[in-house]
Amino acid sequence: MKRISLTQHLIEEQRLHNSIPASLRLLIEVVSRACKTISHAVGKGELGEVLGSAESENVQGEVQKKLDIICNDYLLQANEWGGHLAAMASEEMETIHPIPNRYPMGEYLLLFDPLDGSSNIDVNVSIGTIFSVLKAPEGMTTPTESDFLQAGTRQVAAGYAIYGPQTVLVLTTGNGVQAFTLDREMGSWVMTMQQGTIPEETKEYAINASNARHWYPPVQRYVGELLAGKTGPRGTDVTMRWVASMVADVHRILTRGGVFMYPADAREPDKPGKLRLMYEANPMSFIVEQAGGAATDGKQRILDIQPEKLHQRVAVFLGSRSEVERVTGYHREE
Ligand code: AHM
Ligand code: MG
Repeated sequence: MKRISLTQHLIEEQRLHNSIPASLRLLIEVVSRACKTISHAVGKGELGEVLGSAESENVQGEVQKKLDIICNDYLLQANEWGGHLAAMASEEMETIHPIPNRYPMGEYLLLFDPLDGSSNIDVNVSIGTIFSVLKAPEGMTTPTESDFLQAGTRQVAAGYAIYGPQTVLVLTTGNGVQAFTLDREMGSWVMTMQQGTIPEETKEYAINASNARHWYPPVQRYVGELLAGKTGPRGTDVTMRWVASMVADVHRILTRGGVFMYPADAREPDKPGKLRLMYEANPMSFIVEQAGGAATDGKQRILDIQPEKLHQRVAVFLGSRSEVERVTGYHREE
């Protein structure tokens, strides 16, 4: 097998599409290196004394795990000194993290969920890192939160690393989706998928069904029809998967199709779902669209949403195009 490294891919993409200037390449390489470090820490588990709760809460009021904080620090430290960034924002930090004055300021903004799927850390189930890259607005001198509030269509790169039986980095810079598997012996990322394509049709769906009684009617209807199987309106039997790590659920969908849903529900009408627009929904939607799938909040394309807050939440329906269109259509009929 001809091995194409992440670096070779990034350089060739720049030659082909002029889409990855040197500073963006550096950024992606630095993030991917931090993901190797995270993969190593995750893999050590109890032996590295990294499991369990940190006994602190993040800005969303969620209890942080030790690894949430460790991975956040890895990403901050790795990305501070290279001169490619102006500021960072993380699901685990209340406010943005400008690049310290002692380092040159670059033109990009980096957002990340350092360790997604926190509830799976201690039980040895796949988890991941999700990231999104924006350009700092023209003329920005001192970065502020409002500089980050750009629609998902403005992302110049997005990706995730999944820490599962294999560690895999999935990346888009706007020209399709590529995946790189970590060769643990060599310590290098090797391309293992040149173009991810989500099948348009699927018989697999993903949703936390324990919330069913709180769902709004369009989701009740959509899932109800799926559950009715062969004798129902869809005329076919389907199957359900829910890992409770968005990276793992999205990775499955990228590999063999499916639809992933984390809807808003009636429990807290003012809270549009659980997932965060800037750290989870936008980067994943960019990847899914680049792989031929679709992503909406039930009403509109996620990438078109103009963010109002850094930690904004959003309902998410993503994956195989025909299913996302159907469930979105049910919302529009309301
Ligand atoms: P986290 O970023 O705190 O880990 O939360 C996000 C995760 C997603 O990865 C996953 O899809 C979802 O939360 C699972 O939620 P639930 O526990 O309600 O099933
Ligand atoms: Mg998280």
